[in-house]
Amino acid sequence: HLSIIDTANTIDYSNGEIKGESLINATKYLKELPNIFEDQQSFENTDPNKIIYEVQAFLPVKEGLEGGLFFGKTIIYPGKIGDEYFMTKGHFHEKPDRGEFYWGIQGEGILLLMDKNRNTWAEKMYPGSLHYINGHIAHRTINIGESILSFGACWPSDAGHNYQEIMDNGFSARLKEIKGKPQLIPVR
Ligand code: PAN
Ligand code: ZN
Repeated sequence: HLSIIDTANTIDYSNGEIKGESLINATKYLKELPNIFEDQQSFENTDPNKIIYEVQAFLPVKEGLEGGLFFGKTIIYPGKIGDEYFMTKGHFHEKPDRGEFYWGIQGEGILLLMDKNRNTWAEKMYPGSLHYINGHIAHRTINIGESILSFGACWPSDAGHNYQEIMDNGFSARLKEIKGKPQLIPVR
């Protein structure tokens, strides 16, 4: 007879946590993010082993396979380096025509987006917010709240990550806390 089986993976909608098989976990410490924050003095005065964000991903197929999908969850801890909030490195996809979905699960954030011509804009993230990131668009997430920001992501398994462009040139705007409020400031 035909059997009905349980899935190997589950998701907890309250915090986005994924359980089961084919999972990877990555912890990003401040010391691994040397080119992200502008305020070098605050960077050096903060514990290098401070955890800034954590990524969990369900990779059911091999990285690079065309036609597959990856499913992830990121949490960014609350905090600031100088007047900039904790944020992800940010990247373009290596295959620039590969898009991605993000959705807010917990907390309050900003999704910073930048096209190839370095035009930058931003979207608010909150529980229930849904974001379509076109291919060709660099993306970085920022926790502007006082609690954990967690969000889900789904992207093609052959998208790849190009971190170099952002490492070298950053985004064309920085999100800073000015008089207690997040504000986008153009770079130079
Ligand atoms: C996400 C990101 C994750 C961490 O899964 O990889 O939020 O951000 P960084 O990769 O910029 O450190 C995604 O956009 N995947 O494509
Ligand atoms: Zn991405």
